Amino acid sequence: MRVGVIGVGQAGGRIADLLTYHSLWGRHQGIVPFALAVNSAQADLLGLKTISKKDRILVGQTVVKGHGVGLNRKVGAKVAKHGLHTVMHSITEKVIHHVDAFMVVAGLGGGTGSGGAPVVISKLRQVYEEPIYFVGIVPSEDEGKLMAMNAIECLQEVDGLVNGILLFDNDVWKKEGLPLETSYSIMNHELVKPLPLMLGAGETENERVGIKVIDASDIINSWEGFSYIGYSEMKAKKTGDRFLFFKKKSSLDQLSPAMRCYTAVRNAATLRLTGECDIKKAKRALMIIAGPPDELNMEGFSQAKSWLESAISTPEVRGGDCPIRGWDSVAGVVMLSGYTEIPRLGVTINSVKIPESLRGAPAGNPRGSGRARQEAD
Ligand SMILES: Nc1nc2c(ncn2[C@@H]2O[C@H](COP(=O)(O)OP(=O)(O)OP(=O)(O)O)[C@@H](O)[C@H]2O)c(=O)[nH]1
Ligand SMILES: [Mg+2]
Repeated sequence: MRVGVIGVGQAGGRIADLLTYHSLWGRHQGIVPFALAVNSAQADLLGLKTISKKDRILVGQTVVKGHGVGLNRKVGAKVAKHGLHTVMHSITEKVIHHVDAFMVVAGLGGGTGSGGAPVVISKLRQVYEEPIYFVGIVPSEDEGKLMAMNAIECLQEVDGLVNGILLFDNDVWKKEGLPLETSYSIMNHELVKPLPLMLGAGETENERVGIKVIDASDIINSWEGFSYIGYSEMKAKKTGDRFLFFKKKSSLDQLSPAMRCYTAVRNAATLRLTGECDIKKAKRALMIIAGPPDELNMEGFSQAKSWLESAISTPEVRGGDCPIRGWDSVAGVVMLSGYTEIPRLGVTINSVKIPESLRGAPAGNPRGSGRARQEAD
């Protein structure tokens, strides 16, 4: 599935940038035909590495002078509206390269992304028929009530406009004791790692095609409501290793290829998801097994699929495999989907309401300029 990616705000821009990097240099090239980064903070845009300079759009310069909106999502929405014409112009120029869907990415707790992403999404919805997916970064608990409120309000606004929302919970993945930049960088890799496999599994052109290929419609049919994605990778046995006989066998070496495929999927669905969720409440699931062709095993695939069918609340599991020649690992990717609640934020989709505990949280203080706040009010 080829997705046009729009990252809004700092977290959104960085994640869009990393996904674009994978699309340019990774195993699954071309999954992101275009990417834009939209921000009110100039420094954030300058810090990106892959998205080309002309595709980094600074919005609200007259309002916040390139300094961000200081967690004030009303100002975030306002600056996004100011810049919407430029954003849409860039998108229309690029959509000529066929895309199957749009993916908008933002940190839910900030101002620019949380306020701006719904503005961009609602315009995309008016103009295009392609599905729109939202990737939202849930602020960690210790980031406070204002960020939690921003997250809820953002979800309220995109509710009903997007086809599916993929959540990444910073609480689950934050790395204590590391500098923030390093911690974000690790988290962004964790989030982005499974996406090229999921999006690229059905896009193989020259390589061997899998036993069961998933395509854009499988992803579209699997991705609804709130979703989480998991990734698990393990080394495959190297048959070409002449010294294997002398080596001590690890427990992984002793697994049969079928068992390795099954374990990769099971681990992805239970151990390493992007947020805490109850697998029994998922209504749909998508699974992909990737690895060298001789490791991809029909029996393992079927076992993993049957297990997933019984683990979620319906039998609606779609799956495929993705042969990667010359790779020495087997990976499982699982997206659990169709959740209607985010228990940690206390929100329910379709009727996203502000929980009692968060009522009366303080309004955001723009760090850019006093003018911005007044203009928002
Ligand atoms: N996972 C992850 N979270 C991030 C990253 N950068 C910021 N965040 C989180 O995103 C939320 C804040 O959103 P930002 O994207 O920084 O804010 P913004 O959209 O730029 O808005 P303003 O800075 O208020 O103008 C907080 O929960 C941060 O912890 C990142 O690179 N990765
Ligand atoms: Mg910012």
